[in-house]
Amino acid sequence: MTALLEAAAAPGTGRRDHLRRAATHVLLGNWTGAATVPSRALYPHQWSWDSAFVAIGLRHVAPRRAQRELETLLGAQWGDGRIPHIVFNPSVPLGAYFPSPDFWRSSGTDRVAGAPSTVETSGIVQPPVHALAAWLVHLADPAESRRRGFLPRVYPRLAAWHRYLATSRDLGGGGLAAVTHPWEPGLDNSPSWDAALARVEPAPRESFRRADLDHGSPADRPTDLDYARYVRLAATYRDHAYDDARTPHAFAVEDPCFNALLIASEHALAAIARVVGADDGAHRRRAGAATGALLDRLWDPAAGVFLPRDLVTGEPIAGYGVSGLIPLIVPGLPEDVAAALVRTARGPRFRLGQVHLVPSYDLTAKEFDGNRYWRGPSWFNTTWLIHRGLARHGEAGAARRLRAQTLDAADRTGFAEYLEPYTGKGRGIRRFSWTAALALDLLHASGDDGSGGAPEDLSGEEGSAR
Ligand code: 2M8
Repeated sequence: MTALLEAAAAPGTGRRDHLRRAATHVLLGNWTGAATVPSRALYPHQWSWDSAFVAIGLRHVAPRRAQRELETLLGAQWGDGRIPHIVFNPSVPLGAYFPSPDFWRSSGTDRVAGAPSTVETSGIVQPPVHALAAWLVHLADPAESRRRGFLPRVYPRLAAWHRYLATSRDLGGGGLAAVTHPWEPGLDNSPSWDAALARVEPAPRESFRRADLDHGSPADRPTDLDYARYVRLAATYRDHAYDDARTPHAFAVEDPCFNALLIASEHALAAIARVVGADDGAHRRRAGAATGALLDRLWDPAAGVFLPRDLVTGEPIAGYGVSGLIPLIVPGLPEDVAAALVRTARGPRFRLGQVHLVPSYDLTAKEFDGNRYWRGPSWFNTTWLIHRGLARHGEAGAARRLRAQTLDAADRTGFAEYLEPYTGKGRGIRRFSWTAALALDLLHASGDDGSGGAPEDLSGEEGSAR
């Protein structure tokens, strides 16, 4: 019996045992043999940041499978270092998800960016949670990790990934990575992208067929007009051979969440470098420099939140998105900034502790829509990140309450993709992988002490995380 099957069948009658078994069942059901799909129906391939979150949960019940999850993804890395946002499963019919491999055409031999020829992928990226995930996976079972040479194998790939982001994606020249498509920050149709996206000429409506509406309600999903613009941006990138320097980027944004995750992952890479005998100093310096750039370029002290920067206009994007709170996870964030972020989270725009989890967008804004995808609903991955941030900054009580609320919501909704923040009703699909995985992680997050295992994870001391 595999470790995961054993965990799914483990005895115990309490609510936690039930939740642990149910979450493990979701991950078992979504495992394809080499990786985990976010959802069998809506997302039947491997997604980049989903897999990192999945590995973070899987490590508690099946550490070897968690390693495999990340290594499958890293196996699809491009020659230029990018980790594609989707790795396609060849046994899934083309029509099951749009855009499919025949849209991205990654494996063409003339790709300057060096896409692999053995597997089909998308050409865009997602937030770099991977080094953080690899380090947490290692900490869950250092002996098994050492026995399999896990860190020495993943380190060069993770380092190449970060180099790609620090060089080819520093489109603003200020030391932060830019995203060039709303799918890249993972918060697809956030109101934060509305103005930048409005400049994009939509692709003709008859030029593509959405597959997502076969599984999700149109009221919960992005609109057709959003999709037409997503298609135009991706096709333009593809038609420039995914060459960041040559592509005329109509959408280029420095996103706080994406860069906060890059910084947290750079610290994790330093910890990994120490274990594998590589130079950790370079990673620490990069993490420090990127933290400075994040504060200089994206922090808005008057608003009390980090604001994305639109690189086409050169202006900050006003408004309160959950992305602007995520830098709470950054090690070494000045305490006054962290305190301001916590105040904003508790204030009327996010109402931490008074609504369900953390809404993805300002509850008071006219653009807020509690049902529509990333335009307001509360998501489990961003909530998990804020939980870590609260724990890191000494907000033990708030972290403990958020953890309890998140576990309850995962259980109650059958591991929903997201929630309506006021009613707490599950929205989107169910049996969603990262919801199950992050519930597993929270179940293991040091009992009820609220520490969430957060601050010490990056210290480089093996075994200190739990
Ligand atoms: C959603 O994005 C995909 C495109 O990548 C989609 O809408 O089809 C987002 O929630 C994204 O953050 C997530 O990684 C992906 C798979 O769960 O779904």
